[in-house]
Amino acid sequence: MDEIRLRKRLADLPLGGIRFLQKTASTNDDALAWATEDANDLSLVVADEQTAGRGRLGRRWITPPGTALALSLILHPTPIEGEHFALLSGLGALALTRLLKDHGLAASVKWPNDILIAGRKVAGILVEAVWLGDKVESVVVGIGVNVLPESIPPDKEAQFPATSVHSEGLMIDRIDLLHDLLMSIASLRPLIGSEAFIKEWENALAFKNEPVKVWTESANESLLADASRTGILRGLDPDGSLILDTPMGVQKINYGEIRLRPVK
Ligand code: BT5
Repeated sequence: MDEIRLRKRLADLPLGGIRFLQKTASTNDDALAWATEDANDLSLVVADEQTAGRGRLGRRWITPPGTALALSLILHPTPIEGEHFALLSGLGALALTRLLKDHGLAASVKWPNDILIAGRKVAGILVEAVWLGDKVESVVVGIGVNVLPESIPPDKEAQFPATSVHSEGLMIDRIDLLHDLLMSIASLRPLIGSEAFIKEWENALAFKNEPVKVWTESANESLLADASRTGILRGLDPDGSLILDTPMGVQKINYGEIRLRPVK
């Protein structure tokens, strides 16, 4: 990725700063470190390649060189953002989904943090926080997007079918996609906490009004089978939790260690 072109292309955005790395372990780790120093709101870390990209619960996120987007945005959260991280995961997911839909792709959000095109995972989001005592000082929103087909991990590395933006027919340049994604995030962020934000996010949900099963996951990858619930995915609570209509009544599923699958 050409750093000079990148900086020029992003110059019209309200970013707090940019750190570009040709190769790094994880942009979220870099952003978490920067956040403990002097990072402004909306500071961006972007890398061409990640050697130890992370998903949730210590899972791996694969970012081969020259093929994908790996970025982390540092936010100084507003009170509502700091209280409900789900809303920031929603911000990233909705911004990307909105953008892909504007280009005619059938993008949707597999709650809580995956973006799908025609049922295949094209991007994932990892939200992490820097705490100061019991206060959230900064939040890092990490986003990985498969752009070229070469970014799609081998089947054995992916728990869910994967795809890339180019494989789905949108031949957008990576730096242009990054620019448009950041623009989309900046324009959606002021809507966080509003009914309009939740409604648009709900409308973007995959499997809406369909039966799904959700599990609580533990850090060692095993699923807590007794904690699985099946129900109809109805929508979202104002705090970004999932509303599931189960035989035992309507349940609110908190954002967190959750895995969701459609019921075949
Ligand atoms: C996620 O976790 O989907 C969050 C991924 C966040 C990645 C970004 S990249 C920039 C920033 N820096 C980081 O270090 N991370 C963030 P999760 O829902 O836990 O999904 C992880 C699972 O997705 C893995 O266990 C694989 O099965 C699968 N996977 C890994 N790489 C993939 C890829 N490139 N495309 C599709 N699926 C992938």
